Amino acid sequence: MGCNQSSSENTIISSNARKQLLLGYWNIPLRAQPIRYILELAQYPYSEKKYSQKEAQEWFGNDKQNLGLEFPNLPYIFHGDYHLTEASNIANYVLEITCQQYLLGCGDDKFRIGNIRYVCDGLIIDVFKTLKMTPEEKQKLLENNIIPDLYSLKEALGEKTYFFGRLTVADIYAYCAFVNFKLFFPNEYKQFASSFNNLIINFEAIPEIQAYQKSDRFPKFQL
Ligand SMILES: N[C@@H](CCC(=O)N[C@@H](CS)C(=O)NCC(=O)O)C(=O)O
Repeated sequence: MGCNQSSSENTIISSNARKQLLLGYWNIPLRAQPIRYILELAQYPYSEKKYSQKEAQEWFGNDKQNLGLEFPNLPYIFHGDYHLTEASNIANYVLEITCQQYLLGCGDDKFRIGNIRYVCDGLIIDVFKTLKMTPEEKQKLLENNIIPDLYSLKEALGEKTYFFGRLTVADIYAYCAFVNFKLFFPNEYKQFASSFNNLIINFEAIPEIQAYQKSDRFPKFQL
């Protein structure tokens, strides 16, 4: 299942293997949520700095300048002395340290999995952006971007449980995009339910995910 990797590629990762992993992000299930699921699937020990949007100054007025991040942003991780930003980059890093690179797929599949992953990553952000838009802007983004992408995903998923017949990183991102869309656009979600519900139900049935979603580590949107 795994792809070949050079040993030098793993030098930083193995030297940090036993160090404490800290993930910093807002206390909502948005851009860091796929990273959280990757860690939870592997039962990898990590701690979190969850910033409250009500007290955003803690990030913007303090940690953003003072943590020593090269490219200060949320999410970030610290792993021992090693630190990173950029959500997709962090997700790839945690896939490696948790030995779950197989979720990225191999060969041609790897890039088809990547296609779905990155479309869904964009959707996670677009759906959230609509919350701060005027009704006209919201409708435009919905009609021109979000709904067409969801139709393409519906066609790709069809009746399958997961996009590639087994869990991959594409499904983790798709799950995050689908549940957020369902939460904020319940009526519009109905046209996709017959296809997306399968993936949602199966992902939530994974024992590690079930336990996580019942725990107080699991962040929710405050509606
Ligand atoms: N390119 C960055 C964008 C990160 C980003 O936009 N983070 C948002 C939350 S999703 C944020 O609030 N960043 C804090 C900041 O701008 O200081 C990534 O992919 O991680």
